[in-house]
Amino acid sequence: MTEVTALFFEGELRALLQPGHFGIPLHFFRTIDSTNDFAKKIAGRGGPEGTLVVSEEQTAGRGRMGRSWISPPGTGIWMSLLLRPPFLPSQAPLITSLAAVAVAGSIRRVTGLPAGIKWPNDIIINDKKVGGILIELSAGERFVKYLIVGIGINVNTEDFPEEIREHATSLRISSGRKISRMEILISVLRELERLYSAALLSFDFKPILETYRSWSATIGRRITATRSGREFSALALDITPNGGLLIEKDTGGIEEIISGEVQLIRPAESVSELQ
Ligand code: BT5
Repeated sequence: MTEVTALFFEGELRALLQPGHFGIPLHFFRTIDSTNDFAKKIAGRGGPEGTLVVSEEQTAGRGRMGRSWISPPGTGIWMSLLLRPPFLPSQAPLITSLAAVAVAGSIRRVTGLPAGIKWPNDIIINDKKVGGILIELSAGERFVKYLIVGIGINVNTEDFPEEIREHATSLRISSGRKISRMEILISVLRELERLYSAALLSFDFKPILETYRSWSATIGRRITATRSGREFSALALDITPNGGLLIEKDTGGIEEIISGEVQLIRPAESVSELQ
């Protein structure tokens, strides 16, 4: 095993966490199917807000819409945080925006890399995916019962499987040096707590959305998206107060996309570079 695959030291992580703050209780695994699945079980048994699940490896890491998330041991951060916000289910996308700002901000601060956010949940560096966010929620009659914030970040990955090689990167590949997973993990956790507490206190997500906008890799870009099985192209205009994406369709009309996915159309310069 090379230095870059040195495993997390559970004791070191525990020593950095403080009672009364996000990260306690901590459930730490060498290997697990999915940290989000485990966090859901804990939530269903009444686990408290701030409960953190971290695993060195996931054997069935999940992305959105049934996709998988590649989570080998020793190189990345695979974590899930349990929250119980006093939200309507329709407000949950704001937590995706909050988590994206916490992750992109931590990468920027710790590594100096220009991490951007591809709406809604991708953390990217130079158009390659370095991290992803998977929010899952359980709702009662009106309000959210719990919400699981799943975060995956490729930190010291040196190579990726064929199927994602072209579109994925790690902090190590992008910076050319080894990055401390612990430093990124602790920063993400503290940023999540700081942003969440401030937003709930004032019930104001405007400052988070302002930062999200300034790091957005989607606004101002031409995109394609699919609705009712039909693909269309558009210009991405802005992030809405709900965390949605405001677009202007090529066929005319301004619309908000609340959830889903868009593809960025490469800028003309890079297309001609490829020719
Ligand atoms: C995401 O989904 O980006 C959300 C990923 C969330 C992962 C975390 S890890 C801890 C927690 N526990 C879990 O089980 N999950 C969460 P989505 O937007 O659907 O993107 C998935 C797509 O990203 C896949 O279809 C691949 O194309 C690509 N992909 C898979 N693994 C990747 C990786 N390690 N790095 C970059 N891209 C990857």
